[in-house]
Amino acid sequence: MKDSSIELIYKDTQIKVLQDDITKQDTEAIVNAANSSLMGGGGVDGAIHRAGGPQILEECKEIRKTKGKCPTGEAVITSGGNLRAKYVIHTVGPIWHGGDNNEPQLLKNAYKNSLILAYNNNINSISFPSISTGAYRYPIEKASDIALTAVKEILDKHSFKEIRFILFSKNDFDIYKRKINHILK
Ligand code: AR6
Repeated sequence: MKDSSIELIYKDTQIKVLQDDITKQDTEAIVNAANSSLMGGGGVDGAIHRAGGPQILEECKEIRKTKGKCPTGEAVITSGGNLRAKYVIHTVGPIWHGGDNNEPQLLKNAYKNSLILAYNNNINSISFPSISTGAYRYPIEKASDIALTAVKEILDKHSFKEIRFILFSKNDFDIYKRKINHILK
């Protein structure tokens, strides 16, 4: 195994933690850390739209027409356009305002609702970025606990073939590496 990857099995689900680029993942779905407008942005959102091509934005526009904006903590699904992943699940994490504005629950909802949407679409493998910890400034130590706990709570009810946590930086990867065996045990 490379220094930048960890693998384990929780219940019946293969879990991988990788330091990598989410747009390169070959899971059936990748998750986008979007904003409520669903109209694209910077960070991982920008990278996914660039790599996936205009099809994804066209589908987001259709969702906007029928369902309006995507509230924080909720998730919607589009195709993956030119990506290796067949689907993109767009979720909206909370902006960090110090932690007393329901941020933990909203971040948990973003992970859980993404997995529930995947499950309801018969998607068996899914990659997550570190939602809210870039432009939205959620502290990575706190956010990683929530990400891993939210996924554990869903996996205690349903199993998937594979779930990946894709961290862009070595620092974020090392934090997940330190925590994963404690939370998903
Ligand atoms: N692969 C994996 N992770 C990435 C990639 C990538 N290609 N690019 C960035 N990251 P952010 P947020 C990491 O800011 O905090 C957007 O403008 C990044 O290093 O993308 O939820 C949206 O439109 C960080 O660790 O998302 C929203 O307006 C993590 O992804 C807003 O930013 C999340 O950083 C959402 O902010």
